[in-house]
Amino acid sequence: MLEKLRFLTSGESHGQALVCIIDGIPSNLPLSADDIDADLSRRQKGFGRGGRMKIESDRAEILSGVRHGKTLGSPVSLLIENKDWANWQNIMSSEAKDSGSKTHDPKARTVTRPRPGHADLSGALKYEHRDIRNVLERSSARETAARVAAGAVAKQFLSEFNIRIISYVTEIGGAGVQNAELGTRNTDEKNFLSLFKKAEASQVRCPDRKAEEKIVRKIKAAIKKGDTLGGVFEVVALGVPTGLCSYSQWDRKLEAKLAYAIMGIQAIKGVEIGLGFEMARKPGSEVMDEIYFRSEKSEVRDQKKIETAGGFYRKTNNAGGIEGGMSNGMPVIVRAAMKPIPTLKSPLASVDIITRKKFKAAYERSDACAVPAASVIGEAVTALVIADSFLGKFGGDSLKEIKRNYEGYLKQLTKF
Ligand code: EPS
Repeated sequence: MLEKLRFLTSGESHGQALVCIIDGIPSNLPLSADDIDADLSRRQKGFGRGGRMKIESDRAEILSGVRHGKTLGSPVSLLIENKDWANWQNIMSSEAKDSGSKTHDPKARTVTRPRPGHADLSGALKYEHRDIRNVLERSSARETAARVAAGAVAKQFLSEFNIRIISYVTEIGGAGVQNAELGTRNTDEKNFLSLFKKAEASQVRCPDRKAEEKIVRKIKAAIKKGDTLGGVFEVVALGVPTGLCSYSQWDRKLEAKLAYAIMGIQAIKGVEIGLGFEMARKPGSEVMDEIYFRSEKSEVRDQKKIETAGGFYRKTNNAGGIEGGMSNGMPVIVRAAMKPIPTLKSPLASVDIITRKKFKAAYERSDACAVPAASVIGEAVTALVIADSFLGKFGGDSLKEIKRNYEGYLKQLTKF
């Protein structure tokens, strides 16, 4: 799905560490572990997380691809330690059971009771595992820490071109911002940045104070009942130029790539672009973003003069910044629905894979709600898609070469 910027992650939830290799980052991009750690810490926040987040304080170690603070153009590899590993070394040991090694604990915490809604049962059947731990360790959302690290590198690249990726939560457990069209009503970057600032200060990443209060009450009630809650978040890419990706082939479309990346996040069950499903309920005359023209061909953004696409502009953004599979110069808006986490304290019917007997509840510890974290993960995968598409259009091996290509394109747009 990603063509120029590829990445892979590895690591189990209670294993030694998570590892990520990112290939395709150009040379001479300033990059430090601090740039990555800021996002790792944002992912760990949010009211409703369980005990695990008190154990972990994620930090990235750069293993390769960076020298004296700048990327080399070679693969960047990152390592994030699992602090909880100290408590799981025996259970998660890589040594064979019959090796006689003392590192293997015979009383390992075997899991035989699949949770409804989790990867547990299908994973056990598919991989022939009689211990579901072999499935849950990798299907766990712990892996998203590595994806957020990769996304932070992509964000660092995009920041060189004044492209910013932000996010906020609109709903949790059915409570939230009344108007689901929050993002599409905004065309101004300043409004988005203000929403983002409020979201960053909110314990559930919701930019609306009243909605935040309702959400917190909902999460508290869910915790009390031993239940979990899902929700909806919006990711917005600001400063994306017109013309990323293409209508020319189904798998070159920007909304297709974004939907793929967002659906790849654990527990995501739906994606919308711009007005999304709401568009299906309205006539064409109400949802198309009309086109206007002004003679000035540049605007000031972050105190820098930015060329606009030949002076063409729109007053609305129902399309969410994408028309015909291409970015159209407006903010790119992606909305995602996350299901409630399947690890519940309250009992649900299931069957033990060994005894074949019915049981209710298989509970260790869990988060009651991780929608605020998912919103940060949404930013990361959006950044990776936008960075990949940007590299696809402007190519180049060094940052300087890409900047030259980009500036040439912006001039071409002004002259159109
Ligand atoms: C997860 C279960 C919980 C979460 C975990 C994802 O972990 P544990 O089983 O250790 O309590 O906290 O999320 C993270 C560790 C993380 O970093 O986000 C699951 O089963 O998916």
